[in-house]
Amino acid sequence: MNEPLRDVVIVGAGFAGMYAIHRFRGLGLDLVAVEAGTDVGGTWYWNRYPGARCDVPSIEYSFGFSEELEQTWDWPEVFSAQPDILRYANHIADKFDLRRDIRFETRICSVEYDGDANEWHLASEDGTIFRARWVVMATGCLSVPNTPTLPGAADFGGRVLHTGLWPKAPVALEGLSVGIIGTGSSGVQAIPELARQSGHLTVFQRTPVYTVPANRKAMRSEHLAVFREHYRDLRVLQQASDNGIANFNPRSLTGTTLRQGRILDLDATERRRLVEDNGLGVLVSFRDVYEDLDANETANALFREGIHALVEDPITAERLAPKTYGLGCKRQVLDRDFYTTFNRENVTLVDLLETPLERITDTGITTSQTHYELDVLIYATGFDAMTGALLKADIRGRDGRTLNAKWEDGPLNFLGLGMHGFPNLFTVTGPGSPSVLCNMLVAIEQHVNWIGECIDYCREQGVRTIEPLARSETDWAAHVNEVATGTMFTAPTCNSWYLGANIEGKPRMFMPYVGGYRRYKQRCDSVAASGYEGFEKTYQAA
Ligand code: N01
Repeated sequence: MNEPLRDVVIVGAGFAGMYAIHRFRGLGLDLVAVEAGTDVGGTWYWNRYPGARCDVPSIEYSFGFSEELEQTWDWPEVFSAQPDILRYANHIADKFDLRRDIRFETRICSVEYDGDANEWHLASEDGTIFRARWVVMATGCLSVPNTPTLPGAADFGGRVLHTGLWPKAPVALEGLSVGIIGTGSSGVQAIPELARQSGHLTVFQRTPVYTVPANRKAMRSEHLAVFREHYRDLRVLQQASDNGIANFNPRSLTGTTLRQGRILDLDATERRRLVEDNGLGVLVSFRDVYEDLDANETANALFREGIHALVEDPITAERLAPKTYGLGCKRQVLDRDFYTTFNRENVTLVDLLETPLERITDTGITTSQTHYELDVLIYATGFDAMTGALLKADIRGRDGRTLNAKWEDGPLNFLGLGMHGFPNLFTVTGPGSPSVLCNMLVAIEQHVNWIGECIDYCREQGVRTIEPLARSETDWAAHVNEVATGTMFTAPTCNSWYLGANIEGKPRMFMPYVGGYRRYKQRCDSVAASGYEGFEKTYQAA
């Protein structure tokens, strides 16, 4: 079944797709959005696991495009939990009547450019063909769950869950023996909750994690009132920041920077006292920890001591202490009671480096040492990040060239916004943009605004096709690589999903842009102001 030709098809109805609908409607574009889930929310729709919450303050992890939205939404906590963020997404969908342009339960399986007609054809799994002049891939950075291929996985007779595909219906775990594989952000958030809910929890850890306590404060009404009064100031500070976060302080009415001071300027006694007084979180606030290997190892060593202070059993504490990489290599994980959960009698930690997983059986997991009986097996094993959803969509550009072939050695694009050979197709928060290193909602608004203005420009100027020059892509890739070099993110000991290291066979390349949001936005703005320098355009026949 062929849908009518539209101006734009938007793929995805998470926050990026939702804002794109609203913004593009305002430009008078005829559009449709397609979404695999049954409702809006993206990440917050799929990641419903117990303990899921955001690591950016909610006042800041919110849209700035509508003052009315800002003034009428109440955040119950300073850092909100998944149900509240999903309620916010639903509120936006209701308020701006977004659902009338969204086809839910529609998964796109191919995205193909017809050069003669200058149309994109997007096929859904049910055989519908959506047709459009422009395509906006709002498919998210962490939207393709990774389930590693483990021997015997299909034999397991109990219930299997993935944190990134958690069911909508409540999952009853009371009295059950639950196993969880993975101790990244998802595992660390889920483990304390699962320990409270299940009979026994066995945590299968491969790489230990550095995690610091999350802010647990409820939103105070007087602070919310101050935020509401100063939203515009907060948005200005976000735009001037490196990560889209103002850290706006309702008492001083100023933004604060999270990284300050140098750990190497303190002596050993002062450092220990600081950790005793403030907790492990203080160790991630020093600037030199991210810039200097000695400072980094000084903080890492104190962190390991801190874990021993929190975990009663010294062998478990030693297993939980990271030793092979430093703070700042991976995205900082925030927790609520992670380390102390291992003091509970119903929790067992299995170190898969010491006793490797041999196979999954019909009743549980066998390691080189023993067999663990399980009723439920949970994968908290992350995502095929940043490129996964784009490569899965089977995108074919000019002359049938696939994105998979183009990105065989790693993602190549300009500004994380578009690819040479794929005219009129845009990516929201694509690799090569600040994306996951930025407050996602700020990054999304900036990208969607830029894309909307570009489409508007093309319509006004009679531009038939627009796409980055091949040279712009190689220059941009060199710059993205240059700014990442020398940071802890790309240290030789570092293996993270930012580098694609969590997916077998994925090319090792640091994917997000680490040069800072402000600098990045300036570049995007100057490209637009110059009439899209760095892009090649063809024009409609007169
Ligand atoms: O995924 P991860 P995640 N055998 O890739 C382990 C965002 N997020 O879903 O390190 C055994 O970080 C793997 O072990 P190892 C946030 O940006 C944010 O937790 O590969 N273990 C690791 O422990 C975050 O960074 C929040 O050795 C295996 C874990 O699985 C991103 O999502 C909350 C394995 C995967 O960790 C991803 O986090 C949640 C195997 N074969 C997520 N394969 C917020 O707080 C993998 N693992 C906002």
